[in-house]
Amino acid sequence: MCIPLWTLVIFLFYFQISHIVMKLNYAILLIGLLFVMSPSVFSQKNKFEEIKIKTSSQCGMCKERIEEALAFEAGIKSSDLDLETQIITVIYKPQKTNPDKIKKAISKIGYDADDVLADEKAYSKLPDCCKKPGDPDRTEHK
Ligand SMILES: [Cu+2]
Repeated sequence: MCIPLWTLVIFLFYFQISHIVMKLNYAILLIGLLFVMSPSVFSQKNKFEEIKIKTSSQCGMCKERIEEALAFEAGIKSSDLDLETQIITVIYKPQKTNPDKIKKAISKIGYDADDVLADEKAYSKLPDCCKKPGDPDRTEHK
């Protein structure tokens, strides 16, 4: 009688442990699920969008000027101008701004943005080397 009783005790003991381990597994699974799900909830709230806009930028000064000015625009997270293609990639919050506003902002700095032409006043204040090719005011870089 002694041996079966011991096995029963051991069985119950292991059962208890496996029960706790199972509970722990569920807890870990739940925590894991929360971790997987929370970024998606989070990213939906702070979702960014990207837009590529063709500009009339000419040189490194233009790049700095545009990127710095856009950094102060509401809803724009970052921007990167590729001087070779003159295309600026803007990361923005669609809840706070939109492509039209971004193009207008670029225009106000003095540059064409896709079909939105540069604001004339801002353009006239640009250094001559930053003016569009074909503009009689333009001077080439030395
Ligand atoms: Cu320039």
